[in-house]
Amino acid sequence: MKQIQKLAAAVGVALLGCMSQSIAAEKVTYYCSAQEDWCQLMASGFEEATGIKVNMTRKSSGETFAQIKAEADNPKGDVWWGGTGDPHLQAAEEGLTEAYESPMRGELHDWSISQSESADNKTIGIYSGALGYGYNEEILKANNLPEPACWEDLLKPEYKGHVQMANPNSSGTAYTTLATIVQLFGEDEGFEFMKGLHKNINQYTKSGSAPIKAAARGENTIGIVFMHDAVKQAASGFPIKVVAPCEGTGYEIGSMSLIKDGRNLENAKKFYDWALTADVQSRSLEVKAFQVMSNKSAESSPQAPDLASIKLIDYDFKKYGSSAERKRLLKKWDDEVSTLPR
Ligand code: S7P
Repeated sequence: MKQIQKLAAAVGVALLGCMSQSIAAEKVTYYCSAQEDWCQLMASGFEEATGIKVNMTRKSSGETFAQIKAEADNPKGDVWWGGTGDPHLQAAEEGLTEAYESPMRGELHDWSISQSESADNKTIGIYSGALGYGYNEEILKANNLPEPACWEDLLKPEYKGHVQMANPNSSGTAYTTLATIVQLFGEDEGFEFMKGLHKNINQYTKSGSAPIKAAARGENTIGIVFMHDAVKQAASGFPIKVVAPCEGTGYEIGSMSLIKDGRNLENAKKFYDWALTADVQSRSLEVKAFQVMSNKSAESSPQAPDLASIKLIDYDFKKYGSSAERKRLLKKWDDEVSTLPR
């Protein structure tokens, strides 16, 4: 009798072990660097579609990169979705992310695949969008300010205290701004531009879209952001005018990467494939995310900025997404721009 009891206990323990193993496996830890509402939609959508539990953390692109790097010896995340491509490329170069060729690749635009190939398939493009700025038309009028149309306009002394952008260390949007200005005007002139702009900045925020949200709420006048983030505020009923700067502008390839040695790699791959489907990418419109999505069959909105009509620079993702260049530019901005008096 005792032997039977012992055997039953052993079988019970083994069964419990198997069950807890399979329960533990049915989860994925997802780091998100897009807008909070879109991050939440992706998390709940994946849970509903697969039953796999999602643990989500939302942080800006530069912050997420820093977190993944800090956790490299003991990775806690499985998949990083969204955020500008440059820090995803840097993560690939620094060996923080895993190569993967999704079966969904055939459905994607060439720019998404090029992004992947330039990083030995350690990342992939999920959306694209142009940089620009937006302003609150009512505040502009109330302050008798002229309507800005170019990057150079933002240096005018009358805009002192009226311009906001994020800190390029934490924000992918702001790093894209810095890299765009350097590519547009050359390094020396570009840094002179950033110094001139600094005089008009009222605050460097942590998150890239914060400046246009503040403008929408009437707490700021001009926000340097991705144009789609400004369109989102206008589409939500706020008096925001969106500007594609006259000199031309840079753009992002928002990206997704699998984190190296993540604990739930198979579930992370399921998330990755699912996130590249047309149906999932079309859901971006539910949260007024007006980027161009990477699946060729994903729906787009007539409200979305038309990238074909915007003067885009030939943004050098390889160079500005490289570890050495990103570190160098950020240090130079920290040393030569952020410390200046305003
Ligand atoms: O989802 C909107 C968006 O602008 O957010 C991402 C952005 O990098 C996140 O904010 P940070 O600038 O603070 O990093 C962009 O990739 C995306 O287009």
